[in-house]
Order: sequence, then C-alpha cells, then structure tokens
Amino acid sequence: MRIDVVTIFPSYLQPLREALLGRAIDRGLLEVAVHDLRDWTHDVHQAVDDSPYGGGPGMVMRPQVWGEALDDVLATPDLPARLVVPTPAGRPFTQATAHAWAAEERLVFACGRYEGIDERVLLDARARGITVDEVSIGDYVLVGGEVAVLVMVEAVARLLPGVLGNPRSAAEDSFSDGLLEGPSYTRPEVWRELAVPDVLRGGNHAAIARWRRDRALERTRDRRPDLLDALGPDALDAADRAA
Ligand code: 6GU
Repeated sequence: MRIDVVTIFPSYLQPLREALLGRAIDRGLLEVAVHDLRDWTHDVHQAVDDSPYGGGPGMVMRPQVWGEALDDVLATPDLPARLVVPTPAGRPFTQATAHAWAAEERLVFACGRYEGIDERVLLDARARGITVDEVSIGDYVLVGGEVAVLVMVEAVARLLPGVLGNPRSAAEDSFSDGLLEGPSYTRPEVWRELAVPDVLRGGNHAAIARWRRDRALERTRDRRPDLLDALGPDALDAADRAA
C-alpha cells in the first residue's frame, strides 16, 4: 500500500517510521511519502490560510495552495487514490473503515489545521472523480489532522498482510466479533498475592473459550453497552445470553 500525507508539519508524521510501521516500510509492505504543503505556496510568507468569509474566529486554509498540492500528489492515474480528510466534523473512523481502507492501493491524507480547508477543494476533488472521505477519530477536537492520521494509518497498516507477526492478532482483536476483548495474563502464576484464574491454567480449551467469551460480554456490557445494542440478532447464542 502507498500512503501520502500532505501537511504543514511534516515532522509530526515522523512516528510512522518507527516500530511496527517502520518495519513494514523497510520490508516493502508499505510506502509512505510526507509532503510539506508550503512547497505549493508562491508568496514569500508561504501563507496557507486566510480569514473566513462571513466572519468568525480562526483561519481557513486557502484553496489555491491545496488545489495545486492535490493536483500534483494525486497525479498518478495508474494508482487511483482515496482522499482522506481528517476533521472532527467527519464520519466516524471505525475498525470497519480500517478494514475497507486496507483493501485500497493508495490513500492520500490531507491534514487541515485552523478551522479547516476551504470547502471548494473537496468539491473540486469529488467533481474530478476522486473519492473523498471526511472522517473523525472521536468526539473531541484536535488542533490538526496529523495525530488523527497517525492513528488511522496504524489501524490500517496492521491489517495489511504480513505486517503483524501473527495474523490471529488482527483476526481476534477487540471489535472483530463486535465485543471488547477481555483481560489477559502471563507468568508468574501468582503476583503480589493475585492469582491467574484457574480456568486459564487448566488446559480445557472449551472452558477457556467460554470463560473468555463471558469476560468479553461482561466488559462490553459494563464499558460499551452501545456495542451490545448494535449486535445482529444472531451474534449472541443461548450460552451468551445466560452469561
Ligand atoms: Cl480526524 N481531526 C481533528 N482536527 N480533530 C479531530 C479529529 C480529526 N477527530 C477527532 N477530533
């Protein structure tokens, strides 16, 4: 997969080169290019923003700069791209979004700052046949899209074949069955007088699976009842309902 990020703070995206993602890049599973939006300015001040029509606080990112930047970055007809614009006013980014995007060949992220990007930039991209997704990573406000891009790229990249050492890690995640994952334990058997639950040490795989499922149900009911409400009619069986 190829990922492009356009931003006025390229160094913010440096963490993409670390750890799991850095290894994915080194192994050729992922290609990441970060572009400085100011490279597309023409004035000495390299201005990227201006005051909003209609008044109000904050600044809006200028359409000319973004237009030229996206023309250049998207100018690869051989590799069609989805354009992603992080914004608190977007549709929610979820694990389902991550799975859908993991099937794409190329994602281009346009990081806005200030009060956002002039709306015509997105209208123009859509008019040219580019798929544009405006997405939010949660109900809070960040100062710019850069950190949201780090979040989304990590969520997508770990789903790419070969990126995780053990593919079961992605297959058995929280959300893969619509429930939160329950607790985990490793050695030692007793730590600060706290013992690992007996069932996990017993070797009865059916009992372990049942126990894990019950803890997942319990945790989801406690922390995210909205997820239980959203499950389809066949998601829970009789044993689940008894739990
Ligand atoms: Cl994607 N961007 C910004 N700037 N703030 C956010 C967000 C995104 N998601 C939640 N808050």
